[in-house]
Amino acid sequence: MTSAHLKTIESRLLWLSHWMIHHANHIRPKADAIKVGGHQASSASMVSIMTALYFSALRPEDRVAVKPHASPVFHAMQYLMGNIPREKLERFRGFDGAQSYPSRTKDVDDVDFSTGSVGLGVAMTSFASIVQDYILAKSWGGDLRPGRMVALAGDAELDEGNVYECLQEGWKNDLRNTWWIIDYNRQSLDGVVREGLFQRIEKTFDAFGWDVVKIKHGALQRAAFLEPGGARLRDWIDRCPNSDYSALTFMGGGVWRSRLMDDLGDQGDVSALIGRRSDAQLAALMENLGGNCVDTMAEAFAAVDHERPVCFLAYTVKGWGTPIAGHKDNHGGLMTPKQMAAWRAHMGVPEGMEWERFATVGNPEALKAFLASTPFFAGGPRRHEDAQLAAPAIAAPP
Ligand SMILES: Cc1ncc(C[n+]2csc(CCOP(=O)(O)OP(=O)(O)O)c2C)c(N)n1
Ligand SMILES: [Mg+2]
Repeated sequence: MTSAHLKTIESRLLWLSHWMIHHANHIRPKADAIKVGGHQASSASMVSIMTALYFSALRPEDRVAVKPHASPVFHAMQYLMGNIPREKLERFRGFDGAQSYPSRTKDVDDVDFSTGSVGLGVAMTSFASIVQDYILAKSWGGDLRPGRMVALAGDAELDEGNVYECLQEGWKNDLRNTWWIIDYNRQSLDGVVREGLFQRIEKTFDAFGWDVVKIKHGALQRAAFLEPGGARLRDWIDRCPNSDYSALTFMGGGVWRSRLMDDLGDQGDVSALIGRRSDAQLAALMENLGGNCVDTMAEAFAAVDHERPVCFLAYTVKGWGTPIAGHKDNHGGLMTPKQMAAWRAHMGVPEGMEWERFATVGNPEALKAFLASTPFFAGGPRRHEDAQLAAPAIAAPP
């Protein structure tokens, strides 16, 4: 049952995050023709990871730095939970609206770390964990329940130098209770991540005492690999260059079929494996990387039973589940109004119901009960507050 709820939440967050950006750019009246912006493809890439993390793994004492460009997913999630009013989302990226990047000071929906400058949120989690250990070591810190400090990071965030400084600092201070979850879509702002780079990055994590958990294939793919001919499909996927995988994803099921048949067609098991699937099923299979499979992500999180720092390398598709999946210019690219209209129909959202939190949900009461029971949200806002100290007025200079 949890698995079905996670799929429903994932679909709601995908829709609401994309609608929020679309509304800001194409529907909200504006004074000029300047694009408002927002990152649909970066959000789609992260949506399954965030669904599994928040709704199956996190506890209230955990703290999360969200990849800046996944801010719409974060706000969509808080909206689904009833923690931010619709007006804030209608003003996304505008005055007094939900912020472009999660902000502790300007957002109202329980942001843990402000992010925006890529790499900074990532590093902050490890320093926060070290500070937490300092507090725990103090006589006055004993009743603190230690939380995990979690970074949801883009793969290109690992280009930032401060990430490597803090890996060293963490090693010096016996870093623990820290998770970095890398959204490994192999696309950056304007290019494809260089082949082979991550084998080196894995070694770097290993050298500093981190566990690396690679999550490459989703449940659909793993099931297909068990069919006759499946081992050859797996081998093909594992060898496919990053740029080809993105381009084929963008082109869709028909093009996947001709390329796979060209490379693997054997008039035997592999051809039959491919032939059993419609174009749409084939595309869904090829896009079912581990980081876009909520069940696979939930299992990966649940399997960690220790405090050592963990780097999850979750393979994803940038723009997953949308018409701009894998497109080489999808970083700042937006779905056009025409694409959005077709995608709305595909997602089953009735016209006029775009902001409805529970639109498309078969059994809203069951979902609401599940949301209300989610440990991370169950106790309300998790931020520590304290009274402000009164400060004496400073005398005006003579
Ligand atoms: C310090 C800093 N350098 C550069 C940028 C510009 N920038 C914005 S997003 C981005 C990379 C995006 O790629 P990735 O982290 O892989 O995220 P994705 O959108 O693929 O999920 C860069 C370099 C920035 N925001 N901050
Ligand atoms: Mg990326």
